Amino acid sequence: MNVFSGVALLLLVSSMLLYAEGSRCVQGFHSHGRSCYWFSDMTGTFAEARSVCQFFGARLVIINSRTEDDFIRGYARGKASAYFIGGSDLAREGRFVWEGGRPFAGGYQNWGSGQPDNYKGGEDCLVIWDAVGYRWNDATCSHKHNFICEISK
Ligand SMILES: [Ca+2]
Ligand SMILES: [Ca+2]
Repeated sequence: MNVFSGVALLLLVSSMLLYAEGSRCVQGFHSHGRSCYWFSDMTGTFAEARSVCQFFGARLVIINSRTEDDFIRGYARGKASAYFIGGSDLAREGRFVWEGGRPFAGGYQNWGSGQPDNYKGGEDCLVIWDAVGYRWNDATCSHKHNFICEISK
């Protein structure tokens, strides 16, 4: 993280202190349904992304529905090529769970064509990816990507 990212972080944290109850989101966050979303302009590993979201009192986004997914993809399109979201199969290969542990199985899913492929045996962290229309792809956790934080209103 360079000094400009650091300053941006400080400004964001300052604005978090001005967070108002109700439907509005703090500056830089985008409102949809009952959540506010921050699409990072910085990149980090999955672990770094998770830490930054937690620092804001948020978490990496969990996508529960088609409407939420459409909102996320609509906003991301044309911006960064990939964003980490809050899913992984780090605990057990091939068993994807959301942050907090809820399994994908039985819930809303929107994998990109051919995904997840655990490419070269080393892809455990979820991104939305422009190459598959910002649908879901398992990616390498240690690579740096933009990311999306979600906080409940
Ligand atoms: Ca995997
Ligand atoms: Ca993949």
